[in-house]
Amino acid sequence: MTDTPQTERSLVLVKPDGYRRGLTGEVLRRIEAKGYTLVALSVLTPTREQLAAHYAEHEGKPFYQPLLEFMSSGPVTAVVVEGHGCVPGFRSLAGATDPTAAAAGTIRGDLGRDWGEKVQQNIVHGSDSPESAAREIAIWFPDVTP
Ligand code: DAT
Ligand code: MG
Repeated sequence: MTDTPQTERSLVLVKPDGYRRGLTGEVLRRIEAKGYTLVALSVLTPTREQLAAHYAEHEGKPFYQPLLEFMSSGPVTAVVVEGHGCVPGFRSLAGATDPTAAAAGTIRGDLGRDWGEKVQQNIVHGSDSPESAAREIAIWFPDVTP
């Protein structure tokens, strides 16, 4: 049996492809329909510094520069989400990293395809652990409690 999920926070980004395609509301709708709460929300075009901090774990990988290029190409919506088990829960809602492989019913599976030669343009980011969430919330929302 798995442990009872705890109330926790996750950092979600609706990436520039999602913003450009008018899918921000659809992503937020799915988060709210799941029962999670929106704690903070901001529309902004990320700086290189924010993106370098956010994606530090990927520095040096072949898709790193294209990823920063793509992520700074326009506005994103940054969201702090709260709820029991929302870190793995939002990852389930988002689906697999590659939108072509992502299961139907997920954000990436339903709404994403294969845009972007060198980087997966997959509509959303979601923290992969509570520790990552705390680190990422501090980057995007310095005034919000992680
Ligand atoms: P996720 O966003 O599912 O947590 P990740 O943290 O491994 O995936 O990678 C961050 C982003 O970088 C991902 O959303 C899209 C891009 N990316 C990852 N692996 C890639 C690859 N092999 N080719 C192209 N883009 C990739
Ligand atoms: Mg990740």
